[in-house]
Amino acid sequence: MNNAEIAALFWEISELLELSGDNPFKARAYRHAAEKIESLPEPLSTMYEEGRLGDIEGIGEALKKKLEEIITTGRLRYYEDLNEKVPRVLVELLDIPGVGPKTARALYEHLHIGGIDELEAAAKAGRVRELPGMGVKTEQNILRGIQMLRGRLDRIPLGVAMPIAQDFIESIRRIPQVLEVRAAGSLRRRKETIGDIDIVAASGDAIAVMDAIEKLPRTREVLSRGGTRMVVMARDGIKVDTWVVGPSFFWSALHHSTGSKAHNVKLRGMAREMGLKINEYGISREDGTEILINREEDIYSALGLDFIAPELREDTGEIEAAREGRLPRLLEPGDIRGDLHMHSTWSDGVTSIEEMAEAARRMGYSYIAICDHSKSLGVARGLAEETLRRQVKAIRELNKRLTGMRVLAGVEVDIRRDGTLDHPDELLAELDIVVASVHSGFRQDADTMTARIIAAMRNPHVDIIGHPTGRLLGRREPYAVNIDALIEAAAETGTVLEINSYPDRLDLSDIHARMAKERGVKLAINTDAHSREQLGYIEYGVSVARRAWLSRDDVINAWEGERLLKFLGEHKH
Ligand code: DGT
Ligand code: CA
Ligand code: CA
Ligand code: ZN
Repeated sequence: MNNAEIAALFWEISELLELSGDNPFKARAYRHAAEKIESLPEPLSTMYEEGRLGDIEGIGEALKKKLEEIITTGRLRYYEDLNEKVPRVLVELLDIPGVGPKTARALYEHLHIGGIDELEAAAKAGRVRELPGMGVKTEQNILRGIQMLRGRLDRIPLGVAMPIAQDFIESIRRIPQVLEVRAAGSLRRRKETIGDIDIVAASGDAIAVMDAIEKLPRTREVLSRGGTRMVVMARDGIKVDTWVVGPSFFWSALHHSTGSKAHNVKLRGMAREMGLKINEYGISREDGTEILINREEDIYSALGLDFIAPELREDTGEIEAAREGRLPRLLEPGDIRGDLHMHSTWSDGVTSIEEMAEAARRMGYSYIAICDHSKSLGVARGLAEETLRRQVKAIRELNKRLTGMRVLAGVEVDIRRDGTLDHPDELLAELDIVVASVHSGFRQDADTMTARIIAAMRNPHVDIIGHPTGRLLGRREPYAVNIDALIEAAAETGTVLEINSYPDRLDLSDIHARMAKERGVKLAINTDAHSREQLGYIEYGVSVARRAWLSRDDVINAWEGERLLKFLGEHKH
């Protein structure tokens, strides 16, 4: 076995250990060792012969023995026993995107399924949502994961593709012959859905790199392989399109394969008019001399343009703006100061308010707003009026104990079918912030739905409209609503529109958020987190904002706490 094969074997062992519920440190030790082995510049067999196996960081005595057994006998008893012990179907379930070892075990133990088809049937019959710790969302995610695995989804939500892509890119980075590697294509542009994952790597030895990619545990099969380009089907059912180019072509290749196609076509046209030729290998003048490209910025400056961030490269005015020096200073992830829509254990969240505050502080935030559901939303354990009053008190008490973090008392109040709100005005008046959202009656016609949301905007206590169009990517269309009229009413009433960062939502979309900005409407990028981990979803909301050309000034939770509070006190016209 060569290094890549041994690494793959260790990956498999770490997975089997996780699935068998064994000591998690053991699984981690194997994973860590696998990563080390993937990045070794010389064959393990040589190191063994020279007695240097012990030199590898992270390989202790036990693992060293295992390596010796593999190298001398070509097999590993420990692996064979483990493999026998863990049911095949568990391993199979892990292939479903979004299903980790814990979920796989729970599904197997409770549903007694023999394979993915049976799981699909169980999920369709609504049997997954009834299992402990799962719900309708988990069930739907599993169904979508199965569709993706079976190649039945042609586009994959960014939030699903991103972690898979990152794992792939990290694996490629560990290949010793790789000098540089980056995401390209729609993933780098952070489009809301992804057709395939594009990756560009720089190396002087494309053959070695492609051989290593073929052996990666994340690779299911090779679909095509040429001199500089290789397409593989990942284990999760998503295509990964990798370009391996010489280091001097890296930036040109990255730029080319970042796209979008429309952006590239326009640049190429511009270049031609300037007597330049631009392609994936670089930029050349009419006399054939090359312009030196050391960074992506060099490509734009050769064309007399300001640098254009990947998120803007859609040919929707960014090239003209770059030429005239009027591109916005785009919002950066580090600009976010707080998160204004999250849930807690008081309704359907799994993290307490205090733990949310602590997690937010670790992210560098200075404020958060707790916006649990209101009473009509029974499925999400919405709060009755009295409970909400108690929660407000608890938050005021908590704030006395916190330093450098302010928790705003808020609510995600239901907008009822007739446009009235699910809590009385005098209660809303006691809160620091009010998010109002639609969670029912999705089938109303456009006029009714539009009037319903606008009625909520006209309530002077409503600060933000949550997930304004109600879409669920790949699952539910936006409700019929006149988005122009909503934006108009938001501008007129001083209501903020949310960019909900939940990977299934991304609502408002980039296009609508850009329309809102152009009409002077402010936006709030919120996660709608139901657990502390989900606070990390903010990155997807920031991507939407960047694609919408937003700057710090357009986003109220990119403001200092004082400015935000002042705004909340006086923004409703
Ligand atoms: P996707 O995969 O559908 O989400 O969207 P993209 O933008 O990732 O498209 P993809 O994967 O077909 O191609 C990646 C990039 O490669 C694309 O954004 C620009 C570049 N590219 C591909 N085909 C062409 C082409 O025919 N002409 C030009 N100029 N660029 C191309
Ligand atoms: Ca792509
Ligand atoms: Ca592609
Ligand atoms: Zn909601």
